[in-house]
Amino acid sequence: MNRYQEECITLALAGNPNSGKTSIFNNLTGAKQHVGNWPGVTVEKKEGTFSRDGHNFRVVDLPGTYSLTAYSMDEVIARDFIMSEKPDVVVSILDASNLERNLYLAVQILELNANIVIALNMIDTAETMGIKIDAQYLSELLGVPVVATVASRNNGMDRLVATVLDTTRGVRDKKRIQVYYGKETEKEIERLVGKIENNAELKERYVPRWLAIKLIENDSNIIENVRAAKNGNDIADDAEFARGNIRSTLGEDPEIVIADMRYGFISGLCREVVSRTNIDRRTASDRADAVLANRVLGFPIFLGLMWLTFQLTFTIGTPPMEWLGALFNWMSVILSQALGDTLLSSLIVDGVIGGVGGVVSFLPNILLLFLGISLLEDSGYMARAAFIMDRIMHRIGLHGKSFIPMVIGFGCNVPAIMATRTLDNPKDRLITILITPLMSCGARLPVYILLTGAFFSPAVSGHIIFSLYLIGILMAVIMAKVFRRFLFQGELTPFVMELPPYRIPTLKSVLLHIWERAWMYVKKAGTIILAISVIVWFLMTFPRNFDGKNELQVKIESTHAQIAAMTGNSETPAASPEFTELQTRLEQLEGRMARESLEKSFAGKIGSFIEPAFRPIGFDLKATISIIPAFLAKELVVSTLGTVYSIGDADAKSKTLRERIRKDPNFNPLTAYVLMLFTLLTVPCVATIGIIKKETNSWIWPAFSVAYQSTLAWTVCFIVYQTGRLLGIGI
Ligand code: BGO
Repeated sequence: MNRYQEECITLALAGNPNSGKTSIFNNLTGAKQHVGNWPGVTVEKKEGTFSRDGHNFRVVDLPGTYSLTAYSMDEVIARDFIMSEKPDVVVSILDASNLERNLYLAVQILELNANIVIALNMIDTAETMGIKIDAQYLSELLGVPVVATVASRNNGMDRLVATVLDTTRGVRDKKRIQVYYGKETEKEIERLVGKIENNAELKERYVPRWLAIKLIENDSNIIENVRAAKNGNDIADDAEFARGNIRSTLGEDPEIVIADMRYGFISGLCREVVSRTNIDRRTASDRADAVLANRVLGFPIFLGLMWLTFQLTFTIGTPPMEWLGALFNWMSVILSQALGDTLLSSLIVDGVIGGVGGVVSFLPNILLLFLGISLLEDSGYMARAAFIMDRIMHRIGLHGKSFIPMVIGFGCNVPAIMATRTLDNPKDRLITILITPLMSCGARLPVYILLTGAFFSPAVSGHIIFSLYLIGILMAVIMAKVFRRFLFQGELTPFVMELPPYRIPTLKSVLLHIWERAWMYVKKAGTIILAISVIVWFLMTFPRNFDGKNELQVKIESTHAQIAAMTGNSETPAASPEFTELQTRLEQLEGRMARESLEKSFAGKIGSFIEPAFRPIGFDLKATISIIPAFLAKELVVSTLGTVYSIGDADAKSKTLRERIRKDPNFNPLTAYVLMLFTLLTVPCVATIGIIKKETNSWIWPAFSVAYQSTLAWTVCFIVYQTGRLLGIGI
């Protein structure tokens, strides 16, 4: 390298053939050009120089290519030059009349982490074709400068050079966009990046993320170089393993998955910045999007699909849920008969089966819910949902992209909060993290199904459950607006929403998602729910009264004896008024007995202490006790209700929990709805609190979540309960 080369700014021109590269090269360098060959090959290399404002520039014209793969010599030359010679600036020339195809190369140059300025050339041709491009917005979305040019008329060259100079002088002030390749692929990329970063030689030579993507794309040239590096074989083998994982999960070659996601990203980008007066070539995906991502139809279609998902979860899931419930009841009856009226029997029947069995019965519903969510995600529809919601989300100071974690939150809030990582802006991300726990996750579903089943007819139960999901979204929207206004003020950073092509989800990926969730649910039931159920049983059973039989017990026993005598006596029919009266009396006595023993227990004492705070929202002692463990896991509301209603109810084993709750005079449709609402809005479960701490790296935000959600839950429930009472509902 001579002195001139050291002091001058090296500028590489990259672009598709016929994008106007030669024209720009000629405009900049004039006669100062020389033509040679690229080292070792017979591909022509053009170089030129020029000076502007006291700066010397060296311009290298890279071969015209459509991509940066290893398939052609031209592409390898172009990428090797950018990677190893590290030009000060790469000018990526795009033919504006064919933006979508031209961006494919530009996005790959971006991934090489080069300093890049985009020359949006041929805007004259684009305009005559009825294509308008918002260059400013394109620049904001990509996070790189964009200069509009008409190279054939030498227009825009001064601005181009000035922008190149600014880029060499200044730091990058905008956050670079990064293409998101989908959950499965990103997982593999992240793993490979970790390995590459531990390899000094490769880390020095390549941008780790770019290298990981190339390895997953099976780039022969890169694989050869990696294998030649010290300890590179391990990484190349690992990449092969990653490719296998992606292929078997998504049923597609990884290079196709990557190309599809890249095109999806570009397609979303073009939808944002290009407006056309004449639409010509349209793919099947485009045609589907004309309806599904339509500005007017999109939203009702989205609501309809969500409604269908929850409706199917409820209607198809109910019969198997009832079979499982009946199975646990049968087990309770058999075990109580075998073990008699002992403490062990109470522990197993009331504590374990009442608690864990109650939760496990809802497994069919949970599986259906995850089937629905997984189909929406894997088919590519979720990206459209985010797109449709973009305008609405902008009104609350968020992007449509924040909507994806929110929808994932319908399944489980923990992965949903992890999914906020795709949001670059820390403020947008924090707001999304804070509102995601308001999305009604799968763990709340058993509570809804139990209580709607007890108090609402099957015809309206689906609507009641759907209303809770909508209230979750509504509260999230309101809170996002509040947080944006009072806590995280600031401008929205624009970014692209990918629109990957629609796919038919593979059976394997859908089954894998469902299996993962089912296993987690059963594991949760067998560990945390089991442990807490036993603790709850203990707190409800002790301290025991060992002072011998009290008056109430004596009365119950004598009523039992009278009923037994009557059933033995064939002259008194079972349906006689005396018989019915005795039975009612027995039920009342047992109800009193259950209430008294619950009040005397540890749980009763804790519940009685906090009950006054919940009375204004309609909760009695049983409801109050049932919501205390909800912060550990929301299903615990069901298991605790199972234990509360099982203990002390002699007849409990032959009745379902639904029937027992329905008969409780303190419960009515209004209190049931308020209890569901409270379960929806109250503090996030411990797993969610843990992930908020991990993702925000602070205890402030989990503490804040707990504080604001408990206040919100109480306030909303108070309004609903008191309004309901005023309207005479449930009185
Ligand atoms: C011919 N606008 C318009 N309208 N045309 C442009 C622009 C622009 O902004 N920029 C370039 N062109 P190259 P690569 C031609 O040569 O620079 C034209 O491959 C012709 N040639 O003038 O060569 C440019 O280096 C006869 O057009 O691109 C050129 O990237 C009739 O786009 C072509 C009409 O530019 C390709 C045009 C004999």
